[in-house]
Amino acid sequence: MPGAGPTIPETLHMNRTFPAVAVGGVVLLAALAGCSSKTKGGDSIAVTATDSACEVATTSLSSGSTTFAVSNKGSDVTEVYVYGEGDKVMGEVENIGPGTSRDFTVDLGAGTYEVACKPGQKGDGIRTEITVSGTATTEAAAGRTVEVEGYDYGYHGMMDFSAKKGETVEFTLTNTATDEQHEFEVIGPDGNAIGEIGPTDPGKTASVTLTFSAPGTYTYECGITDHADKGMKGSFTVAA
Ligand SMILES: [Cu+2]
Repeated sequence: MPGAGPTIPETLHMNRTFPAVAVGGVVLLAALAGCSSKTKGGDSIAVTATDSACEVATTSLSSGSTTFAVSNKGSDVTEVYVYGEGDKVMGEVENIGPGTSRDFTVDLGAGTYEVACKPGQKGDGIRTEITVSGTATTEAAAGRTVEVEGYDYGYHGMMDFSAKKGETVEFTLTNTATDEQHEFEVIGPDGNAIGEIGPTDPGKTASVTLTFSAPGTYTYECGITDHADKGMKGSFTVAA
């Protein structure tokens, strides 16, 4: 008869591997950019836009014509607005691709404004307050009001519109769409935007007062995604 079977002692070697904890040294490089800001008429103010920041080189300026020189150092297309009271659009530039720069010029009277960079061209933007000292601008009184309806995807009310050089017109945009925002942007004969009614929610009405200082063919469009291509655009003439 077999006796006690052989006992095979088992040695269990628990080999615990602890994950190596790499403690990386964090080096913070503080780059101090020397800013020499000289203020004179026809100032140009640098705006550096990234994916998460919107640096305005000078936040205190004097009234008059100011050019904002925007550099997009982010990874997404961006746009920059200057807003007055109640988010009234004073000026803007759109479609600034990563690594590129664009300028826009705004006439600002004394008061406080906000500069907003919008990475991805959406939302309220990253805002910086700027203060303008000097004389207040007296906005030209509109000689007439043109009511424009924006819908998915087109405008009513602009078909027969034309104006004369020097004329000031108030445009109101009523968005009758059910879920999409729409804009009404007016571009002068030189290809630069002269003003706009920014993103307006469905069911809402907003307005802008524009003075046509040059004669020629103007265009208007909705700057939201592909709305212009879908039909939200057109043109009109300003007579000399
Ligand atoms: Cu639209």
